[in-house]
Amino acid sequence: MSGSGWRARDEDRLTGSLTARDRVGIQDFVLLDAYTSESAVLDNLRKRFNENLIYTYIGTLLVSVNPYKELGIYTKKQMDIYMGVNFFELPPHIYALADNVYRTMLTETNNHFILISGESGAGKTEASKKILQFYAVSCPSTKLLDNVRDRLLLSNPVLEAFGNAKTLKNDNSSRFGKYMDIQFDHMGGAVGGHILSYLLEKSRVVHQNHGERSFHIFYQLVEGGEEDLLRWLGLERNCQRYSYLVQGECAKVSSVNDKSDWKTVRKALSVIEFSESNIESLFAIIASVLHLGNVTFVADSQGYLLGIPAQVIQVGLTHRKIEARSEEVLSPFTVDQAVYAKDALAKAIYGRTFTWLVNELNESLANKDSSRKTVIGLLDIYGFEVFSVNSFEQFCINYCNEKLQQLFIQLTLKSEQEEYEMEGIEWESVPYFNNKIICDLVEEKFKGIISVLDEECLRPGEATDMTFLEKLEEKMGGHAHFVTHKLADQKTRKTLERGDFRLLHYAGEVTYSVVGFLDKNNDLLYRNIKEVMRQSKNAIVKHCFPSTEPDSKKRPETVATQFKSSLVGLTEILMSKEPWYVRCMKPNEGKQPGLFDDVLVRHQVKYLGLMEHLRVRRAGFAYRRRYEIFLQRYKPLCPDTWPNWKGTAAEGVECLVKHLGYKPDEYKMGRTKIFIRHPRTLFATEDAFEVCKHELATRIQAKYKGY
Ligand code: AOV
Ligand code: MG
Repeated sequence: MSGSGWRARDEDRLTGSLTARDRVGIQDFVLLDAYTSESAVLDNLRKRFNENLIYTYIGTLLVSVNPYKELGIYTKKQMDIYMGVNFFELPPHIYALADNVYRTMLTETNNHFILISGESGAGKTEASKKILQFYAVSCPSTKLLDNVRDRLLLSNPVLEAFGNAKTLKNDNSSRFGKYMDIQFDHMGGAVGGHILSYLLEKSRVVHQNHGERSFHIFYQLVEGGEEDLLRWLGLERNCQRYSYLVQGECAKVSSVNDKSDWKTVRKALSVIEFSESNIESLFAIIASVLHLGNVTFVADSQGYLLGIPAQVIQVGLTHRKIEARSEEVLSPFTVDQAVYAKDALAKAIYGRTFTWLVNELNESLANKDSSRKTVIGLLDIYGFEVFSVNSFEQFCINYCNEKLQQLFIQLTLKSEQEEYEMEGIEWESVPYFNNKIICDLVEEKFKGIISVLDEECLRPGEATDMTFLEKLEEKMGGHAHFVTHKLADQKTRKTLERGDFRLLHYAGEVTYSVVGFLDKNNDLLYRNIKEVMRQSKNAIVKHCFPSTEPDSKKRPETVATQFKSSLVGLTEILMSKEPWYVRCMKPNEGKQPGLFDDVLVRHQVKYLGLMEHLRVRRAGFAYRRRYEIFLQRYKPLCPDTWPNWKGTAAEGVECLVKHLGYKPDEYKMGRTKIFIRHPRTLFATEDAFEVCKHELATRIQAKYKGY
């Protein structure tokens, strides 16, 4: 097949006929004529959004705009359409991306990950679920594999029940970060999975801002729990009765059906094969947390749910064990201290139970067979968020988003350009904002905000949230991305309180209130309360408070430092895999369908680095393959390279592409790789390869027919 045989239909599909194109825009930004202008990009997004076309490509990167309504584009029929079809041959879709990743993994037998990013409410979690569902339907099916598939799918409602909550930004906001590996065997069957979770926002258990809720599971249990169960747990079917559930004054959410979600979760737990006794222990814990919230330090009788006599808990919550000389004495708490201890316990129990839950899910998803597997990782974390008051939790969440943006920059803008340079391909570099400066501001050793915070946490009794702020001012003064009331110029000062610091994040400014930073970073639980928990007869509680826990005399790592290390680990996991991206955007702040807020979307186009990505893509090459891999795959297409090529791989590739009729401006030969400018060139080659494979097979069949 020669170059002249290239199909015109690709071009038609990509650009659309003129009238259609005017109406629905272009499905790949790389093909946009006025590609450098932000307004052109915005126009294109708006046009498509108004036609309910929420997906657009930048090369292989998928941009998605949350429609806030059901579009009917996630049916089985749609999945079938996208299965095994070349990426650019159909309108952009999350299924096209999922399918492309899957097939690349199978042909190249290597590991991949899909980074899904965007601010809170932009559609990351929905996107990750759609991808998982696509694999569940499209992968090979056997009885054994179907079992794995069901578990993979059902891990979602369970994790969401315990780890998601209604916030002002999103009725189903992820309050933990989630990375999930889906493992495939060499036939492409999904054979197992593994979940890593990152820093759960457990403070939500004891406190919610106005208009927000605690984790879904509490409401599900109270609203949906069977009569018998509630009776056994000593619960009333009324969320208003529980102090931990009423702080946000919005126990009911119109878009959430707690009753039916309860049924789903209950069923999921059974399919995942949680034992009935574990399920009982689990709900006993959830109920205990609610009871704990109502404790007013008059004796309560609900201690039995935690498997501990009420009196023992009561002493634990109202006294502190102090060592005086060689003796241990119990010293009573003030009421404030007791309330603090109670909340700390509720958070600890919930947080540890969540970790236990993730471990159990992993146990159930584990693939026991040790044969070689390839994986597709799905990363769905909490998105960037700004509220009217932002605290330690937002600081951690937004820091995490900075890290992912940094990874994106490193993997796309930076490494892409470095690769051209390394491969000796002429290149005019595209400038971009590198947010490393903000990552450093937060995490740098000895100097960063986390270091300063940790230092203050080491001075109990002396340090306060305010001394932390003063230290920050001392160290960070003059930093372009850090400002406080004291450091600000007159105009900015008016917008800051004394107890605030403001970070100029890549995605915008966020003002953090320092109140609670030290406490939340320390996350201390009194030793005697831990000891009390160890006596528990509840299997999960017992497991969560092991007697082998490192002695409290040795300082545990602070929350921020633990989080920082876990993000380093995550980066390493991702860096060892081939990246794919979904960039999610929010069309408006009101969770409304059909409303496209230009200012809001333009802001996201800017900070997500879409323009820079587009420029690099547009000037660059859509595909690149190592010479060896390219030659190995396509050598049957040329008589000179088939069956064996005697020269170097690069020479073989050169010979091959000449034979295929590649025009000089369509490809470039680097030091180790061939670079192909346009996807259609590779499609044509891939099509020719399919034909050739078919012919070969027919010939072989014919040959053996005679025998
Ligand atoms: P997030 O994961 O990005 O926010 P979600 O994926 O939870 O956001 O999406 C928020 C809500 O938007 C969903 O509950 C749906 O109602 C709606 N939505 C999102 N994507 C789609 C879609 N493709 N089609 C229809 N509706 C959609 V956060 O976890 O808060 O960072 O922390
Ligand atoms: Mg989410």
